[in-house]
Amino acid sequence: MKELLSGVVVRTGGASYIVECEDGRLVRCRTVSGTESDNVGTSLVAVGDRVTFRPKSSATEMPEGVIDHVERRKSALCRRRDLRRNRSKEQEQVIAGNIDQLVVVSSAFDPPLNRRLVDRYLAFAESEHLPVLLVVNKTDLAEPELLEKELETYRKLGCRICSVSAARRTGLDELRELLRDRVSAFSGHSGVGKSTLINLLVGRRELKTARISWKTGKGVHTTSSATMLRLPEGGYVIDTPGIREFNLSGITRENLRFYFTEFLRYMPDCNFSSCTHTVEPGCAVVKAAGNGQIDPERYESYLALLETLDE
Ligand SMILES: Nc1nc2c(ncn2[C@@H]2O[C@H](COP(=O)(O)OP(=O)(O)O)[C@@H](O)[C@H]2O)c(=O)[nH]1
Ligand SMILES: [Mg+2]
Ligand SMILES: [Zn+2]
Repeated sequence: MKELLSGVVVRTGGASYIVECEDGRLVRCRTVSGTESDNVGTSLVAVGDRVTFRPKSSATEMPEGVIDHVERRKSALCRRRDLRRNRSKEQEQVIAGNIDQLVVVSSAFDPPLNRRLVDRYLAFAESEHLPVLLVVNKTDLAEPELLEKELETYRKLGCRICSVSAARRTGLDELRELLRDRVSAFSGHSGVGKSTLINLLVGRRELKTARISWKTGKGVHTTSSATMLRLPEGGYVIDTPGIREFNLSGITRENLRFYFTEFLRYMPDCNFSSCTHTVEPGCAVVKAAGNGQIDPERYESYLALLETLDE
C-alpha cells in the first residue's frame, strides 16, 4: 500500500477535488465511503481543507488519489441554505474552509463605494470572528481627498485598509504584504475588480474578468464555487461569491448591535439595558449618532441591516 500524502483542496468539481501538495503538484482526488473527517454535520470536503490522501496509479495526465482523512476546519465560510432545495438534508454547505481573513473588496468609483455593503460585510466578519481587510480598488478614478474622507470612519474603527488601483498597479506591494502566508477570502460587489486584482496577485490570468458593465449585470461572470490560488509570496487567495450567498444566520435582531463595535461604549448609557437603539427613549447610541460621535452613516447602515433581519 502506498504511503499517505498531504495537501490542501484548491478546487472542487463534480465528484473530484483538486489537492495541491506542498511542492505545488496537483492531484485529482475523490472520496470513498471510508474517508474520515474531523468535521461533523457539514460538507465532507471544501476548498481550503487540509487532507491526507493515498496516491493511485493514474491513466490521465493529472495524478490521482483517494482522500483518507479531512482535518478539522478552524473556520468556515458557509453558504446560505436554500430552503427550496435540500429540505431534508439539514447540513451546512461550506464555500471555503480554514480562512484567515476576509478581504472585502470595494471600489472608489464605478461602482461607487457602497458603504451599506461594506458595513454588512464588517458585521458579518465580526459575527464570524474573522479579521477583515478592506481593499479599495480603482483609486485611479477617485479624488484622493474625498476618498480619504469617506474612509476616515473605517480608519477610526481600526479597520485595516488598503487602497489600490489594479489599472495603475499602485498599492499592490502593500496588499501583497497583508496577504502573505495567509488564506484570504476575497468578496465584494461584482465589478469592483476582484478578478482583475487576483490575477495580478497570482501573476497569471486565472480568473475571467467582466467585459460588460456592472450596471447591466449582463455577461458578468459570477463566482458560484470557490477557487483557491497560491500566491507567489506564500499563502492563498480565494475568490468567493458575494455576501448574498453567505449564510448570515449568525446575525440576529438581538445580536446585531454587538457587531457595530463603536456602539458598545455608548450602550451602557442607554436607558434600557436591552435597547435596540431604534425607538427607545434615552438611547445613548441615537444621541451619539445625532451629535456625530458615531458616524450617522454607520448608524443608518445598522438600521438598514436590522430591517433585513427576521423577527
Ligand atoms: N479604472 C479601473 N478599472 C478597473 C480597475 N480594476 C478593475 N477594473 C475594471 O473593472 C471591471 C470589473 O473588473 P472585474 O475584475 O471583472 O471585477 P469583479 O466582478 O469584482 O471580479 C473590468 O472592466 C476591469 O477592467 C482599476 O483599478 N481601475
Ligand atoms: Mg470576478
Ligand atoms: Zn440604545
